[in-house]
Amino acid sequence: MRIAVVGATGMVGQVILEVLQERNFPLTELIPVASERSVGKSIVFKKKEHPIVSLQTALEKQPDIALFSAGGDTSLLWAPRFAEIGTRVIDNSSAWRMDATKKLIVPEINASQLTKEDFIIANPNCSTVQLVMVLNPLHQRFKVRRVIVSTYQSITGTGVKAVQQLENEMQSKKGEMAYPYPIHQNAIPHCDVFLENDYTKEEMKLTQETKKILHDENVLVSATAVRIPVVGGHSESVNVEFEKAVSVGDIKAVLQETPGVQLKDNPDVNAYPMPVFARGKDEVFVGRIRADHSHSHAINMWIVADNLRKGAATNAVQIAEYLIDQNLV
Ligand code: 2RA
Repeated sequence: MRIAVVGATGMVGQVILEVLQERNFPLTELIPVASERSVGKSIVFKKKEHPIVSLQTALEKQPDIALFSAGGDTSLLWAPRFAEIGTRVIDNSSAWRMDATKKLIVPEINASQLTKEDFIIANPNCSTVQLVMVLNPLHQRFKVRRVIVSTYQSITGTGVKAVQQLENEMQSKKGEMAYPYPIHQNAIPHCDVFLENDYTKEEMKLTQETKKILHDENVLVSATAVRIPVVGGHSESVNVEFEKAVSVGDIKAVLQETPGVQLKDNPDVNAYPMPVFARGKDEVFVGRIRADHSHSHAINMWIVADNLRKGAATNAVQIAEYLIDQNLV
């Protein structure tokens, strides 16, 4: 299996390489791809040096699968070119997610939708992945009506520049700004760009992608996405209103049985999910589950996951594993 990793030197690209190595992914050839300025350098994978190549060179190598994490513009231009030669593209950008002809996949939820006809497969936004991993089993069982979610997003979601900005600010050093304001000791309610409706693109991704993945346009989602100075993962405060009243016990029983979701919920011993514990793990952690005293059909919960792993790299690699397991590549 020839695997291209497009954006191999970026934050998600590097985690994709880690995850491929950790999961002993069945690849015969690794093709690391990055921008022209990195071509000629190399990355180490399984203790071996692998030269970084350009997109054109990678195309000529005809990979079986290409894991893209190189931004929407690159995906829009190059994903069709790889698809044309028969490569299965799994794209981490937002370029194809809401395209009606493309599938938006979280393997534990809807991988069964995939067929041999799918050559460009969209990986959801990181904050969407952890939300739907919890919502889906509850929606299947108790029918979700409305979701109000506030996110507390890691600066790693923005990339290296943001991590550097925080480091500089903590050392009172000047440097390039990834955000319009200081991120150290701050919370910025502005992830991605503002839209006509005064939501941000990040917030509308949560709404639109959740509906598509749950395959239910009637699920109402309203989000507020906030950037905070942490690196371990995204946290989300979620209020879910169901068709009818649902007990906390029933919610916990369903989530206990959900692959990829881990309950961490015992206030008596201060057990609840936090980014410092989620970092480097693939599970979606849920806690602080409690009845909403202001609404008989609603439940509050707190969801945390490593946005670079299950939120991006691991989810993409799991899709690639599924394609191989199901002989779709
Ligand atoms: C963010 N979810 O956190 C977006 C893109 N990774 O900025």
